[in-house]
Amino acid sequence: MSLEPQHQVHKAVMTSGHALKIPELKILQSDGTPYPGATLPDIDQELALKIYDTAVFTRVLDERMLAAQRQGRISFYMTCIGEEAAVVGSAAALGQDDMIMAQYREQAALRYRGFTTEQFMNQMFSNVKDLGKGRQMPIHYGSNELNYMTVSSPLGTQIPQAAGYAYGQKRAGKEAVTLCYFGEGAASEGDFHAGLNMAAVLNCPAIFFCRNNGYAISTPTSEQFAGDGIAPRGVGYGINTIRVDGNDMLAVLAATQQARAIAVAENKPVLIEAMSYRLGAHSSSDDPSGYRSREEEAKWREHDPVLRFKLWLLAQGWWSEQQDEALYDQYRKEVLAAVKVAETLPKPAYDTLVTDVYDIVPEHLEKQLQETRDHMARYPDHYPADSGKEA
Ligand SMILES: Cc1ncc(C[n+]2csc(CCOP(=O)(O)OP(=O)(O)O)c2C)c(N)n1
Repeated sequence: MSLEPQHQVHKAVMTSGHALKIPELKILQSDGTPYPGATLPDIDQELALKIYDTAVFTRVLDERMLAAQRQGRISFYMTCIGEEAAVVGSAAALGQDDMIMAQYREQAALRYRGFTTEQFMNQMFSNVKDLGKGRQMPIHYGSNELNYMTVSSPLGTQIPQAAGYAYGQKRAGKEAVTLCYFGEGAASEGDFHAGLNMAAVLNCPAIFFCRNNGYAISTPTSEQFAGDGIAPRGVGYGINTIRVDGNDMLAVLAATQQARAIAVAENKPVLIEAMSYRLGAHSSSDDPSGYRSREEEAKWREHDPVLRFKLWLLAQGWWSEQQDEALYDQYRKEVLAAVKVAETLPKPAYDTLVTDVYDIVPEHLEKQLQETRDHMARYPDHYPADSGKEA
């Protein structure tokens, strides 16, 4: 399309009114039936049930661990409630060799990869079996074995890292991608822009997956940006972009399968914006009643992503209400039993505080560790009896 040169400034100004709203891929309606004419993604019964199993586990984990936080058993928690389709649907489109770089609300992707209930608990209770040796806040998971980069609290750091990691995968000739999760709030960080531009210019096989859940803690999207969400920013950087209904498991799966195919075949990044809603509080330290209405929450509850997918499974004849009840029951028992074991295990040894960071522990850290040991010896009552001892 060629445009006539404009000779009047007011005609040359591009206003937001000129921009088309980017459409949203949808496959399942809220009652679980596909929209007429919708093309389903590549999915069979086994995959569908693994996806559902992961979503149910995550619901149960979130419910139980938020309660555990309220009881003072763990210090902090964040739920994924309302966003299970965005997270599980995307993780299910990946291969085990693909790298996942999460923000913090994506425990369902880690579970999909095979993180065990016991491993979740060991991390949250910072016990001796925690893969991170108790050096992170609860929910900051990481697993080398499962290609899941350790979560870090500062927002957006994983975005340029994902571009770089994907660049490395390409250079190594691996047919693998890096999927990077972040919220629409984190997309306000400079790292978002640096990461996307780098991936676009260097042709990195990265999938940037934005969970647009409406809020960055108490800041609604209307106070975060004035444009049409995050998707147009991908177009701005020359990146293939898909906007998808983030409460629609099949649409998210389809979008991410497509994104992965593009990333691997063309060595190009893809941006996905999943439109969803955070049904729970931001974290165990937040109370959403101060910044949003119950009516708004109730409206979104009608679009429950787990229920929508379940209705589709029932209609396929792949699932029953009896199986459903049994699965929730099984996971409630499993999570409670794992809590009881994990909370009784001792804490990691203090010496591990300074290991794994440097090849050789520097003198100043050795000194600080010795001071800690001396303090423990002088004031044993200040430390729990089992602290600092390997099991
Ligand atoms: C650099 C930085 N600034 C601020 C914070 C505090 N903070 C933690 S989470 C959060 C909101 C993030 O919102 P979003 O990216 O939309 O993700 P969501 O929590 O909604 O899933 C903020 C501001 C932080 N962790 N790091």
